[in-house]
Amino acid sequence: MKLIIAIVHDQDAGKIIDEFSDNNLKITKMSSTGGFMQAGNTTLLSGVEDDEVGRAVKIIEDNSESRQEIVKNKSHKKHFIKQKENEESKVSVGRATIFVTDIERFIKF
Ligand code: 2BA
Repeated sequence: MKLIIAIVHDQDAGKIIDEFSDNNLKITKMSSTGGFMQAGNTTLLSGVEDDEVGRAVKIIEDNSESRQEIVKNKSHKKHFIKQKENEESKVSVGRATIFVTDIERFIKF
C-alpha cells in the first residue's frame, strides 16, 4: 500500500477530489501554505493499493493546471534579492507536487 501526498492549487482540489470519489479512491483534503509564496494551497492525502498509484497520479495530472502567481519581493526571498523591496514579480507554480511513499502499517478502527 502507498500514501500519495499531493500539493495542488486550491482551485484544482475540488475536481481532483470528485474524480477520486468517482473512481472509488479515498482522499483527504488539508489546507496548507507554501513556504515560498506563503499563500494557501491544498495538500491531498490518499492511501491506495500499489496497483492504483498510476491511476491516482493520472487523475491529478488530468485535473491540475500550472498558474502564474504574483509575488511581492521580500528580503527573505533570496530569489528576488536583486529587485526592490515590495516590487511584484510573477512566479510559475507547477500543476502538482506529488510524493508517493510506502505505508508500513495501515490501521483503521
Ligand atoms: P511554495 O513554496 O509557495 O512555492 C510556489 C512556487 O514558487 C514554486 O512552485 C516554485 O515555482 C517557486 N519557488 C519555490 N521556492 C523557490 C525558490 N527558493 N526560488 C525561486 N522560486 C521558488 P512549485 O515548485 O510548483 O511548488 C508549489 C508548492 O508545492 C510549493 O509552494 C510548496 O507548497 C509545495 N512544494 C514544492 N516542492 C516541495 C517540496 N520539495 N517539499 C514540500 N513541499 C513542496
